[in-house]
Amino acid sequence: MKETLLHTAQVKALVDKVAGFGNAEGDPRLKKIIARVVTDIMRTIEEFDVSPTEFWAAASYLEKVGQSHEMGLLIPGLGIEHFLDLRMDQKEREAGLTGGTPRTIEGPLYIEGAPLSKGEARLDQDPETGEVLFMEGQVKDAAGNPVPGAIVDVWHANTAGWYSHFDPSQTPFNLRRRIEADADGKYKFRSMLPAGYGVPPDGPTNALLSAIGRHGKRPAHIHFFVSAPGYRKLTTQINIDGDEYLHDDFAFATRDELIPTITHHTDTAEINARGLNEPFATITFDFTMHKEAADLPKAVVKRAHAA
Ligand code: MBD
Ligand code: FE
Repeated sequence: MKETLLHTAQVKALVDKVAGFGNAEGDPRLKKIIARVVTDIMRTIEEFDVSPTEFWAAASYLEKVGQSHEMGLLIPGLGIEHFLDLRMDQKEREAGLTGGTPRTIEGPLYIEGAPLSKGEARLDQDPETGEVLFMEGQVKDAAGNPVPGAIVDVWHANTAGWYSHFDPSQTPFNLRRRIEADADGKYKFRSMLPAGYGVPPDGPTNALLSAIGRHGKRPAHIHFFVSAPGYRKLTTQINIDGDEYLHDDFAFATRDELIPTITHHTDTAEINARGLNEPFATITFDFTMHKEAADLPKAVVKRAHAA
């Protein structure tokens, strides 16, 4: 085996200084994390004999990811956001918490402050051609009791796969609403069935995915934050069954319990009864929340949002 630089006293001393181990200031945990990350980068350089030219290409790549505001795409694309979910699941399991609606990644396209209404909402404001969707359900606790007044914060893409705010052609907050569940924990909304999402084809995330033979597509999905005082915030999504990418999501967010039955209604009487003149879809989906407890890891994730 070739001699490794990484294990020499010289490089160990270098990493110690890099991480600030020699001084009494700063955050001790951060120092250890920096030392680990820097060592892991050095290890990768050594193991794969990464040339300086290759290394600077990687550095300029990351700079481009930031400049293009694609950190929020690269991280789920690399499976890290799903890994954070798996860790939270594991910690909950270890604390004895099981069952309930599974969490799945938030993704990068949430906007705070969507219009709030009681019991029900219509999400689509902009005229679109596609299939009307009626979705409803109940927010419950682990014992099956309703959680009255729970806030269902819902957001999804339009029939072309674009999200309002990030797509300036849409009315602000189109397809984004907060619905306060009624006294029975029930919510319902009318919207348009979303299309799947694809990362920008000319962006750095897609460049990396293409270079490793992957795509940047997500199956059609609808995002939710469900929250209520005394309960653990639930971050989740449902998938639209039948999508070709249902089990091939570049962001690894699909979970079996999050694929509700979707019913497509073609009966004329039913169509007329809804005041429509085209076939429409319905989904029923209940959310089961867990009570908050002091010994559990925080379910609320603070992260920067576009605004
Ligand atoms: C999305 O709509 C999304 O939900 C994720 C996770 C990544 C990119 C676009
Ligand atoms: Fe999304």
